Amino acid sequence: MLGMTLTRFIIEQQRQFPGVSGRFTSLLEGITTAAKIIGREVNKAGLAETMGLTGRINVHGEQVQKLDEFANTTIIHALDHTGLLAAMASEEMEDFYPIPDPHARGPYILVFDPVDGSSNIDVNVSIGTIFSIYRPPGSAAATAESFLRPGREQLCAGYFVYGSSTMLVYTTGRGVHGFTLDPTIGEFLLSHESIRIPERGAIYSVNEGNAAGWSSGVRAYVDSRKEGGCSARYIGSLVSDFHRNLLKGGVFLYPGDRKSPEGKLRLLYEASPLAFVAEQAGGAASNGTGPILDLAPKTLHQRVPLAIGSRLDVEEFEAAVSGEAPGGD
Ligand code: P6P
Repeated sequence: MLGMTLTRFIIEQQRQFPGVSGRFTSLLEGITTAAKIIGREVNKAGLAETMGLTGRINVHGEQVQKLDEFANTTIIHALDHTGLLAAMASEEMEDFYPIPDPHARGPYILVFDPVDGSSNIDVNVSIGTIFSIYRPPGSAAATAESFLRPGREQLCAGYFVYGSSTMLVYTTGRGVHGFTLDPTIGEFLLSHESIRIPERGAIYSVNEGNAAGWSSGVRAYVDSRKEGGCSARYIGSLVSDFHRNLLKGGVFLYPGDRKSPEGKLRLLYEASPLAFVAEQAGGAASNGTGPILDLAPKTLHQRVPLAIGSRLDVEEFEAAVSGEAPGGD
């Protein structure tokens, strides 16, 4: 018996929630097609030409992995002809990408991190793709400002995690649902319906190698996790750390520090999409002073301090750092 496919699930959601337009469905299906192709390359990275570096440096001064470039191009080609998107923006592109043919444009915009955690590709650690869809006001062609929207305006957000299996976890504002790819039929099948994150977790995820630069509030909070008997779990791949904490409960932190007061992670295509998923699952996501979803980026690649996961764990983080300047003392 075939399980609940992603396509059937979306159709049934549309019946239940008339507001969800069918055009949306094609967008989500286009993204999953791209993810299947990316996942195939990830799973054979050791054998194919996909491993290693391109020799290019991206806009952030980071080395570009071959898979970063491959995934970025794959997503663009899977969606640029759908007639649904006005433009796209990605971690791998300095500026946004307007759909070239004005007749092939639509009302939505897509932002994505094509391969998050790409430095883990060569050591066989799970990585992911993060995506988010907006419908900016006005029908004119997209501009840079079209992308600088508060995360609350997202229509859909989610991620793929290429791990022991390939999973899609997404929300359209009506709960969080997980689908697992059955590679024998190439279909994403519903495996985690209505995911809820425990309101308190027993896991904390943070790179303690940065501790020397943390504020006293961040240090006190991390110490409180240890004194509380929490387990430290840190994969170094945001999607994987977030996914584990979403299912088991816990908190992921990438706070600012003296060197980088705004932390490392990007607001538009990393923190905001995961914050939408976290809140829809009953969790929370904060920059230390307030919800991530209330923040509108000032630039495409703006960084933001991030605490995300179980609601009570995030609230305690906000209390621990309240009154501190970003990046601490
Ligand atoms: P650090 C991967 O490079 C990434 O962007 C996220 O996936 C991950 O959570 C973070 O950086 C890890 O950063 O500084 O701890 O190696």
